[in-house]
Amino acid sequence: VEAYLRMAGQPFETVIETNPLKGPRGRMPFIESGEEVIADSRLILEHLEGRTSTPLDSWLTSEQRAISFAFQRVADQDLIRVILYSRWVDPAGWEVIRPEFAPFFPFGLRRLALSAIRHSLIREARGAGTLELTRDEIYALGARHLAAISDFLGEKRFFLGDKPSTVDATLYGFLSVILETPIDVPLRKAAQARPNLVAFCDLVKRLYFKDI
Ligand SMILES: N[C@@H](CCC(=O)N[C@@H](CS)C(=O)NCC(=O)O)C(=O)O
Repeated sequence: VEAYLRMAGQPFETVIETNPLKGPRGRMPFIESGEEVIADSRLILEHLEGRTSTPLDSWLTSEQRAISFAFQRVADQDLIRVILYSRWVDPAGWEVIRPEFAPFFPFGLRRLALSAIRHSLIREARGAGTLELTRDEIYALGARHLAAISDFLGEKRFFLGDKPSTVDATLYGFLSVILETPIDVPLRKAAQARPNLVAFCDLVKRLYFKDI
């Protein structure tokens, strides 16, 4: 969402809210836009695209819009499963994630809160079928995602050409989380082995996130 706002040049203020239950769907992120409170990244991007006279996707053909939608949904529904597994389920990720998230919770509640989140994500992973696969199979699936994204990007600057569009904001969100979470897992190694994905994230950071 923040990558979108920066790429689209829409003014915004970031508020750090550590309790997802304050949002209308009980999940992060959510935005306040005028009188409205909107949750869910896809709905937020659609809302922001709809309210501006210069949408980021205005230059796309209907074929490009279809591709953009498909890539974003695949990442949002399937690649996310591998990312969540790598961070919260795989002990190699969990060891790093646990101390990073601890400061978000009051001291006495930390252990309980973090293990409750982990267990709810393990339950989700079971429900989504992720845990029917072995660890190797889960990471092989993640590598397939990254190969498809990397092959589609090829030598272009952005996913659909020379200019950014919403698919760049969405995929930057996923790719930067994979590349920049310092965990020693095969998903991150697979991303690091794709120079164009690394270059894409560097470009987005250089163009839109210079201040942080
Ligand atoms: N599809 C949603 C996913 C949102 C989501 O899962 N957010 C997580 C944090 S990244 C959350 O707030 N989880 C809190 C919970 O499930 O209690 C979106 O893209 O906005």
